[in-house]
Amino acid sequence: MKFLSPITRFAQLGSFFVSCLSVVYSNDQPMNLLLVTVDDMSCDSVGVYGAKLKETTPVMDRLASQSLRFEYAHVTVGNCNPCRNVMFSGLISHNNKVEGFYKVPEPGWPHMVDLLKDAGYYTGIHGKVTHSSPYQPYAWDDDLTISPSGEKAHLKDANAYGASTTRGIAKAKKSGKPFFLSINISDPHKPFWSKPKGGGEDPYIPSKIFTAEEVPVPGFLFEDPEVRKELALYYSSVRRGDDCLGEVLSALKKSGEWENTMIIFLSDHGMPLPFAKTQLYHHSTHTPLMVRIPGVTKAGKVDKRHMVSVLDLLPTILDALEVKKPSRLDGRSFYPVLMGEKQDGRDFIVKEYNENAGGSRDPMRAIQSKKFLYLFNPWSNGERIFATATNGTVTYKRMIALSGEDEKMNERLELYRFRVPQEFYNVARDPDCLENMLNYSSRQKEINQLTSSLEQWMVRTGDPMLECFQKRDDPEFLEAYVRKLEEEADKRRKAKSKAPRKIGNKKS
Ligand SMILES: [Ca+2]
Repeated sequence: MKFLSPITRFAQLGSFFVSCLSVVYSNDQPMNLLLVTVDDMSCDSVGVYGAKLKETTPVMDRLASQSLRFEYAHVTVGNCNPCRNVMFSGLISHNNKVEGFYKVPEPGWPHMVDLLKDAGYYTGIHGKVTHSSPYQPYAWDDDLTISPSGEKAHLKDANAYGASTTRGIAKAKKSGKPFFLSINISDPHKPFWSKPKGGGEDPYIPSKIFTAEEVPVPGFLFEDPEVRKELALYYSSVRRGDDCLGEVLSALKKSGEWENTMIIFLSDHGMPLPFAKTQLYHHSTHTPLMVRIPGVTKAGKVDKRHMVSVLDLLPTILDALEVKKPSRLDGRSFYPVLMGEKQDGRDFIVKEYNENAGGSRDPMRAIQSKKFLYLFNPWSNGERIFATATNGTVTYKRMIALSGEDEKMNERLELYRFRVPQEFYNVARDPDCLENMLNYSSRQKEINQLTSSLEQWMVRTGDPMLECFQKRDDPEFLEAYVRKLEEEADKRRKAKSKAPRKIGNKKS
């Protein structure tokens, strides 16, 4: 800690007494917002969320002890660009129109950046710049990924995240504004630790490296030496992401704004391995959500009552910062929960997937309660192969290599590629979603409850897939519907490939 002169100490004590006297924790200054995401990290990779491997996330664990964290928080979609647009719009994908990895020049909704800039905030972003808005360039005050000398920060450099946080806060202070910083840590997104793009040594060394022998194998994957090696790189990358978060939080503390800043931390979806990323399974969308608002949230509290989703973040943030909410929102503020109140109607969350980074259209809808998960996959016709972001992984290649001799592996591979039109899992007992109970007579009541809630949601949000869902027992109707969507996606893909390539347009 820096030595403080007697005058500085006196000034600090003075401001301490002022803050004690005023009811508002922030000397009536507007509160800052620090929104930090990690990329492609499963919830159960985090220590406090039950990671089976020790010391994956010391910084996240410490932040959890200072925050309120949600046990039942989900994102609505298992890939990056759509997920981040849900987060910044408070609208589900079919309403914010960013259903895939393409630009929407006139989205028709205010972005968190617009709303907070109007309320007088400075807005800066580090990482995921192109994925965090419907079109580019978006009107962030600064892309902090680029240093004042014009150099682009390396995605895996923890120090760069701290430096841009410091710079963003300083810029806001200089302009006399509160700040909204969106800091998007790249890890554990691929390339994993030790496999840098272009080859060679990886100079960005995690503070702890895990071995293939010690890592846990998720229940939706399988025991194999090559899979273990890939998982060791994933978990080491989780730790490097944790190091990055450490630098961000340390920069916030050093700035003196710790007690006047709302911190939100989450992952944009699950790990970049088969059955997690690009899917709507439990581990695809379950996210570690931590919120710290000085004077509001109780440190170390764990909310196990309410189900919340990334859709709810925008209205919650606006309530916390006392900024007027837009009239059209699909999400609902959980600010009362942060203040310690109970909220009704938080028994399930809805998920929606449409398209991958390559423009392949495989629409899905899902609804999940604390206990059950129902999935609707109208693209699944027994022939069409699901296009995911995880086909390039070692784990997927091992699935193919082993499937020839291993009947069980072959079944998993078939499911991964072709799926089935509907699935139903008891996620409380089977979070890895291994036993599809759709046809179990003992489960029809729960299936009917969830499908009925999903249908009501689709009606309420104007989901164009409503009729398709209502006719889910008519394969011909589903196939005609999906073909029409594929044709539209093809047109978009062709138009995109003709457009001049922009630097920095990366995939999920
Ligand atoms: Ca991602």
